[in-house]
Amino acid sequence: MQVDTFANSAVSAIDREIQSIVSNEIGTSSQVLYEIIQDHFGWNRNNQSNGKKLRPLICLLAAQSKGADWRSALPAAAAIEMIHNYSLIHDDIEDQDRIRHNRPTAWVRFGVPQAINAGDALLAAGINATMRLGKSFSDYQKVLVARKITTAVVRLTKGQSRDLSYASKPLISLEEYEEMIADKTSALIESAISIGATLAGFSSPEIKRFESYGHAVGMAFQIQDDFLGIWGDPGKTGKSASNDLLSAKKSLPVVIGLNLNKEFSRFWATKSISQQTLKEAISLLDEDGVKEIVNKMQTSWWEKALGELKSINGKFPQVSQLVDFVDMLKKREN
Ligand code: GRG
Repeated sequence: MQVDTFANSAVSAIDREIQSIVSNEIGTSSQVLYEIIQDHFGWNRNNQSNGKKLRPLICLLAAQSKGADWRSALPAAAAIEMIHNYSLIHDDIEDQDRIRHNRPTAWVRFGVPQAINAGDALLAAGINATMRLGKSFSDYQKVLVARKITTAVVRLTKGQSRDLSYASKPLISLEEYEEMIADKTSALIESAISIGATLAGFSSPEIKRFESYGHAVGMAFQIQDDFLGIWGDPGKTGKSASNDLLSAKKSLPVVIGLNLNKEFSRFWATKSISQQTLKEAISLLDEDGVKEIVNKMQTSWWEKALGELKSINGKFPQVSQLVDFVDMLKKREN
């Protein structure tokens, strides 16, 4: 099956699984809590632009790559997507982002306390969902899945904490940036594929390969996200235009621009970025060649991801869907 055909049918199955978990664990009856979660996922808007589901898809692709039916791994995939959305709701509060998926964020619509609480509910319900894995998996496997998720959550909070602390540092190195995104973004993607590969019954060395693939995909994905945060089309990203620059975030283009110590860094040191100065800031990044450097870094992580699969791909042909998945991700505009 083509990876996009697979993705189309898996995405609606993931949505249905999350809805079932939420109604079982949290309930649907006229509660503000349910309303926030429903609104965040877009269930009350025909699931319109409610997220790409990269993490659960990568989990399911790994889970089926030795021939098993991907549907048996759905509770784990749904749990991962719930945790991801928990982090998005909290991230929007911490960054004071007002728009996601072309809609007002949860805290804007329902207030900060209710949004924090809704995120917390998704975390706990997500962990509980791992116990919905069927009889074909042992209790040990279920606990292992839950453990992989909670370990990723700890790494996410470490990455986020670093990211927040970078805001007050005048300069950070490329290494510091990469250490931060390894936790903030790669950790959950790594755990998603590790869980899929574990449920599929791969050996430990094979699972390590999948994890390295997940790590590299996560790195490329965050770099691409930082690229889109400045040069992306807001109509496609569903976020405000150049939000990262306006909030003076140390996203990768800024980190590179500052380290090159050319026009952009002089601008950053002397002027603040506002709607009026935004165009000038972006053209200075362009003049300094930052766009090309970001693209090169992204390409090298995508290549690394594909390299990790080579040895497994020969033995298990279905793994090639993870190769196609990279091709799909590379082209994303949102
Ligand atoms: C609450 C788990 C938890 C941690 C708290 C807030 C936080 C610490 C961490 C933030 C982690 C975060 C939001 C990282 C950004 C990763 C990223 C690229 C998000 C966007 O992912 P997409 O594009 O989102 O896959 P969609 O909307 O498609 O689902």
